[in-house]
Amino acid sequence: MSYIKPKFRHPRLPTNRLGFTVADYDGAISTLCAGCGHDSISASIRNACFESSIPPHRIGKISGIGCSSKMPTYFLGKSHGFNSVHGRMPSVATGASLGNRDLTYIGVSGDGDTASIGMGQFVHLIRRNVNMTYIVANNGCYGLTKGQDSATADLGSVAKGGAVNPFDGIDLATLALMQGASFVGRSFSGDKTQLEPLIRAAMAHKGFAFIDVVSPCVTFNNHNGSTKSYSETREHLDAMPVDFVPMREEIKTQYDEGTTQTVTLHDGSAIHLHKADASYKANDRRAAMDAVQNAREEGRILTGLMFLDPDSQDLNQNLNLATRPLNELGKDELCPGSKVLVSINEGLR
Ligand SMILES: Cc1ncc(C[n+]2csc(CCOP(=O)(O)OP(=O)(O)O)c2C)c(N)n1
Ligand code: SF4
Repeated sequence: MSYIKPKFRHPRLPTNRLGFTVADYDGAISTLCAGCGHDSISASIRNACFESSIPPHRIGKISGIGCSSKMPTYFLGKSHGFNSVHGRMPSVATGASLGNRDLTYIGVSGDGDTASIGMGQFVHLIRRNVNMTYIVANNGCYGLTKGQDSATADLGSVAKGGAVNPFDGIDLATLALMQGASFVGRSFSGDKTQLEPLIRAAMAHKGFAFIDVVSPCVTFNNHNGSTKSYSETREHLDAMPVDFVPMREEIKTQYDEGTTQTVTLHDGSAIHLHKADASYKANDRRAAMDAVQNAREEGRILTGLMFLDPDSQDLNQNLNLATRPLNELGKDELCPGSKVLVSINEGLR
């Protein structure tokens, strides 16, 4: 059976801080089309979790429906997973995060799953600042249902059958910025040197971290005239290199001083943005919106970390909820007794 991954590994595979090899973060063999950008994103997520030494069993992977939402099967085979309903991943993620705040949550969605059927749920996930990393594998089409234009397809982009898209596309990074997301980034599936540190930073961030990843669909949207093909994306990419440095590790970089900006996260980890324009401040929401908009108007695809609020308060903090997961609380803590219930009821009269 060709879909079963061989278990044999090189005996000297490097290990991370926990003693795991990268193979411990693998999932099943992908059934996506060969060359699909989504597989590169899966590899970047796997590598990011390995590099950040997150125990696989402390990760929750959640998705909606689509080729993109199948991705969690292909990474982190030893983690918790929930492949939900089309566009409904946010409510499952919110519930999971409220029930167990100790897991690292990675949501994977598509541009169809997020920008159309799931739009209503998506904006509320941002508004509530649920502590998770939300990755959209953005190919500008509905890959799973044979390539119809999605709501992120750019104005004038030509579909495989020749139809020209007459509508302006929804820019999910701009939307996330406007809606108050506490971490917003954009990347390209083919740029793992940028995507991996961005995912590591997103997982270290406390609050909702959104990453829009251009991820070409080789079967339905990789032809001349498509604005989300590999060649178009590579040609218009304006990439800001990113380094993620975990707490207490020294940065080793070959970038000149003055072209680097550092953002420190709540746990002491740092993100280094290279090539950053001196006037650009990663904690300035308006500047981030301007930068994304300017790039759009000039036909560039700006990638990197657009915005981060290092002081963000996530949903659990904001609601002052129990600091331990529900499954660790005893009966007495979960049910304080009828006297307490009576006093609560009295207080509501
Ligand atoms: C309620 C519901 N409506 C419609 C569908 C059909 N459907 C399945 S996947 C999909 C869109 C997938 O597009 P996207 O999220 O961009 O993912 P991709 O396949 O491109 O990675 C649609 C419309 C469905 N499964 N459920
Ligand atoms: S149809 Fe497109 S999005 Fe789906 S697996 Fe194939 S290349 Fe990827």
